[in-house]
Amino acid sequence: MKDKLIEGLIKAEEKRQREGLELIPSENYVSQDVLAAMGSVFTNKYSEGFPGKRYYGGQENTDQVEQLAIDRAKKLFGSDHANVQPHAGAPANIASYAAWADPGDTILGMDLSHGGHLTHGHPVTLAAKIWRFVRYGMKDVETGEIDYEQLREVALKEKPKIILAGFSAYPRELDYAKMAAIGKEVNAVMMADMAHIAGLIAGGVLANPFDHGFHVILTTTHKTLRGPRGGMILSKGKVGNPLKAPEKTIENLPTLIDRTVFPGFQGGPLMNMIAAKAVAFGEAQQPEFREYAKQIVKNAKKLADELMKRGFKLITNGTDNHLILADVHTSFGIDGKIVEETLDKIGLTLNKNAIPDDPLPPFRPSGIRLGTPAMTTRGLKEEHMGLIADWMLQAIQARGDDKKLNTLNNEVKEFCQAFPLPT
Ligand code: DSN
Repeated sequence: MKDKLIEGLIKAEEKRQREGLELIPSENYVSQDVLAAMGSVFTNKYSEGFPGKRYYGGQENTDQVEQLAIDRAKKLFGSDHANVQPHAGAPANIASYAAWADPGDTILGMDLSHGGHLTHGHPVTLAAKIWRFVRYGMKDVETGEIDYEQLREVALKEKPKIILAGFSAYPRELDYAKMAAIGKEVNAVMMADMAHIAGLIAGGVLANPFDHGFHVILTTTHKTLRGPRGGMILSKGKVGNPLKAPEKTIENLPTLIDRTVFPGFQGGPLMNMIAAKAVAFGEAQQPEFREYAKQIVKNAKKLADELMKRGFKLITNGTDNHLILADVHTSFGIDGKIVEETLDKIGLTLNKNAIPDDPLPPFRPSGIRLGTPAMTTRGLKEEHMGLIADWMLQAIQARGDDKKLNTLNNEVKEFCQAFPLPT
């Protein structure tokens, strides 16, 4: 590389990733093939439109690559349609809402402090200025059970156009069929934001909302799905010509979504990222990926047990998926920011996180959030989870003691040598 400054930073980041353990549940390590597609000459091409229906010439290769990504995504998730163009998760959310809900319409989503996400209508977002968001939450934070009765009451009262399932900090499974039955009563479109668990659904470990009456799945492609950073919208219905406005019916959602992504919302698709999505979806179709998805959950359950044994209070007392939310304020009398910073010093990366109805402020919340997708890619198994829990506890106990933290960091580095990044 001619730009030595950037080259140096890339090398430093490679070293950081290699020498530490990534515990942020929304991160992962992609394969060299995914990286190669991202860094390919497809980045040079403008391809507004859709395969076979573009606004520029020279599309003989982009059309094939996008069609492959679409076909593989449909097969992975059992959808009738896939739009693989959203640049990221937030644009996928906005485009999905806008395809069905008019400005001012109501959307029912999960309470943000109970595990929902900023893009589900946090007051600081543009989405909250366009649509009116109402909420459901957990009935019992000890078990994580959703309050489906409250969800139904709010739905009957507020008549939302969309009911949104999904989360970024919720460790349990949802009852999609129960939610879809409520949606049917109020004629709402059912959308599942599966960004965190898409890889677990593709790998057959968690339920697929399409099997339980949902109309749309929106997701990112870079978390458990282990693809490039990006978004995607999958839907059930009739696939029409995106160049012609269809009647606004649930059946026509695939075409309504296509037209909202382009020309409604985004410009040129990122064809290098779409090529990389196609590669990742191809990888996710392999039997090894099913094993990978299973191992993520096995590791998370084991890590949850090991943490609880060491006195960590976990929200919902465990996990059914890839992520764990721990209340370190109750467990150790410190906030999540202190734990995040302390663990950074020993090479374990995770993030501070609010817990349900958190008494502490967002920048110093009571919790930490961690997960197993990235470490499972490196080959860690259940037998390694006790060690990680040990390091976490020891670091928390030794916070402020840089000498001890340095010793722990050396142990983490040495351990990591046995688990290389994907080649
Ligand atoms: N930033 C992602 C996460 O960590 O959950 C979602 O926005």
